[in-house]
Amino acid sequence: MNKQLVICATAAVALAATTASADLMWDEAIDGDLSGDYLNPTQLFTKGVNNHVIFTTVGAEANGGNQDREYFTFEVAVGYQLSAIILDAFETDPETNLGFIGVAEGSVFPTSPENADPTTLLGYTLPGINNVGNDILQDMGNGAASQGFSGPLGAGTYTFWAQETGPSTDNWDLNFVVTEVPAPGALALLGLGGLVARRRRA
Ligand SMILES: [Ca+2]
Ligand SMILES: [Ca+2]
Ligand SMILES: [Ca+2]
Repeated sequence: MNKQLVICATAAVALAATTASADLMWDEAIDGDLSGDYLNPTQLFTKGVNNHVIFTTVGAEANGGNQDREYFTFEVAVGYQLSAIILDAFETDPETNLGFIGVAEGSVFPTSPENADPTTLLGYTLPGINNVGNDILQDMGNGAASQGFSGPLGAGTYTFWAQETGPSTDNWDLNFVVTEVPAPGALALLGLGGLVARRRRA
């Protein structure tokens, strides 16, 4: 058997074994509560293609009048795009209850939660248990009165706001899927290939 193949297979097994933690940007059970301050969101860093954020939002009535909101921000590097946000888990009671998640450009959120102006948001949506396992990125792009978007979000810094306004407690697991922008990368490879071919001929 090809030695290189054996090394590749071994590496793949090792990679799969560490995936659970390697693709975790934040877990409130480990890392603490995400910021509730829209002007000072928790800074997160992408890990690779899959980037999980696991948290619990609590409505004011379920938390002694103290609503637990989350604000977090991360950068999508040049050459990459946020291509999906998979709602891997959403637990709430009653099961018909919906959460809220919004997104805006920049490293702080542009509008206060008490008097939110939807026109400052790129988008938002109200996910529920029916959305579990699905991509909610485009739902956000369709948020009424928001700036709106369609397709992936390109390189830049984004801030997210998640909350529960009803008397519920919601457990979220969101996977922010970051992929390479396909076309320019493929073109660069073609260009490099052409360069090598020319050098070989010279
Ligand atoms: Ca929380
Ligand atoms: Ca919080
Ligand atoms: Ca709700």
